[in-house]
Amino acid sequence: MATLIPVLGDQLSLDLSSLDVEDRSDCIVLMMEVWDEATYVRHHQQKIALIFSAMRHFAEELREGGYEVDYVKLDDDDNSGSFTGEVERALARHDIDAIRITEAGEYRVMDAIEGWSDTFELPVDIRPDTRFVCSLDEFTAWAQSRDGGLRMEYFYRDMRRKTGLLMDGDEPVEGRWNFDHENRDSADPDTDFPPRPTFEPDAITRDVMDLVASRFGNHFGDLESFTWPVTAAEAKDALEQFLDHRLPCFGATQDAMLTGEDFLNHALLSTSINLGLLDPLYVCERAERRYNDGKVPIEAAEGFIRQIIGWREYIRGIYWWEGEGYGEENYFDAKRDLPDFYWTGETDMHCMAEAVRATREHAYAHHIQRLMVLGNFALLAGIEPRQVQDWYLVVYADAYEWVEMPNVVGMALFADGGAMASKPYAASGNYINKMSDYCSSCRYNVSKKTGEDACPFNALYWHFLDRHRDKLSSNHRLGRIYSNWDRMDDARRQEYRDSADAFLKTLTPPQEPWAR
Ligand code: FAD
Ligand code: DLZ
Ligand code: SF4
Repeated sequence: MATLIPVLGDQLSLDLSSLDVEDRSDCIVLMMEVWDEATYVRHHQQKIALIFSAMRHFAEELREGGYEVDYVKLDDDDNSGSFTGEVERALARHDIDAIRITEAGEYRVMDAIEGWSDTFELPVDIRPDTRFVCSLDEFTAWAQSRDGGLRMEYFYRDMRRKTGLLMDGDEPVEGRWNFDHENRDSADPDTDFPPRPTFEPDAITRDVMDLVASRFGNHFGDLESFTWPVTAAEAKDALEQFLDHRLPCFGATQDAMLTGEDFLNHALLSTSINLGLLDPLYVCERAERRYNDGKVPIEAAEGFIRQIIGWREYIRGIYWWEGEGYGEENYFDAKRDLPDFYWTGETDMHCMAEAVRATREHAYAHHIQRLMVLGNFALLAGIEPRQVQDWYLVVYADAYEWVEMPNVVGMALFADGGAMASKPYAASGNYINKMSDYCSSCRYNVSKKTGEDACPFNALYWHFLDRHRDKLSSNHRLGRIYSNWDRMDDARRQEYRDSADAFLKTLTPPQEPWAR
């Protein structure tokens, strides 16, 4: 008799709670490439290749570590296509008396796992996922204690205290929790950014790429440019390259955007952290070390660590705190279809075209492109949140529902009415122009507010604020902006409305059902 330990595709960590066993010869690890997971949305081709390749490499690592691994490939005969179906088949292949698994990251998979004990009439031990700094119980207690609403900044301070990262006793080092004000530079187009770390596909990855090309070749995205780390060793290499070359300037260029520069000083570590190849706390400790050694300034180290023990942990907490209905939130009752150019990149808006191009080529766009270009447009244009969520879940190699959903629903679209963010991240073309070099090569004129050749973000910005006045005008952070709108004369305000309406009429939904 043995224990069956199913390990899911984003649980690729040797210190996974379910793998913490006294005797490895008493258990069988089950890993499953299944059609249901590969197609619940039509993931970017690189995303499927990344997950399958990392899974196959991890299975090798487990075998080397003395575990027996039963690995089901997508094309194996009789693959049932689902986690539950594969556990059932594994129970028929082996002599199993119990199942042990680390909790899944998403409701969909957790719901299935919670049914296993009844379905298979076996004890199922569901262990907490200890690869986060904040446990779900701890987040719940924190959220319950917050009378005035949930805000990342206060959560982040608690995580600093808990981990001791960048702390001097009970106080933050250098006397401040947050150095965001130092982190708002635009980038100089003449800067030489360090190249992205690349990892040549080995035989395992090439096999997987062939599989993806033959089975998912009609999914969105380029496959041949695949160069992601697929093992813990490669991920550590990518981390060290980031710490050496890009972390020192991370803070300063965090919000910047440049034509043709798809990575700037970003870490490109989310795929590895989310798969489990890199431990988030380890990543932060390495960054802190660089600060302690005087190699990076505080604004870079603090800015980076905040993204991980602040934003990433907060986002995960919100996903479980809000519950399954969170994905249905639609505060602004937005109903418009996602325009086709989110898939084709064919639009005269240079900022949008650039963001979609990077997304198609790398299954990656950096945070400000995701938030202030692609997300901002969807917010202003009133795109239905469910369609926006599906798009983000498809196109990014780091996208899992637990992290994609709160970022889209709460951060980009304010579709939860402010449960997560204190105001919508809405911006006109002025913001994009300030933070990028996009506008100088755009067919639209960013300084024109209305009319056919005016930057569409300008009129859409006011159109959005005007049509949601009832829901937003009491937000104290928007008071000054509404006063500006009120100071315009009626004719000017009408020009904004007409200009935005005329633009919105040009939007067309995609011809193909790309997402699902
Ligand atoms: P960097 O910019 O270098 O940041 C360092 C690390 O901080 C990241 O690797 C990541 O682990 C963490 N991080 C930073 N911001 C966030 C955040 N808001 N949420 C969670 N982690 C964060 N991130 C995902 O991992 N998966 C997603 O599906 C995803 N969808 C997003 C959708 C929208 C609309 C927005 C606005 C953001 C989304 N993000 C998502 C967050 C963020 O954009 C990515 O984590 C980041 O761009 C990954 O690139 P990087 O590793 O170069 O990150
Ligand atoms: C995203 C994904 C894909 C595309 N395929 C698989 C798969 O075939 N097998 C697997 O174990 N995991 C896959 N994943 C990741 C899972 O969707 C992820 O582990 C669950 O969402 C857990 O919450
Ligand atoms: Fe984008 Fe407007 Fe600038 Fe064009 S002018 S790049 S649409 S912000």
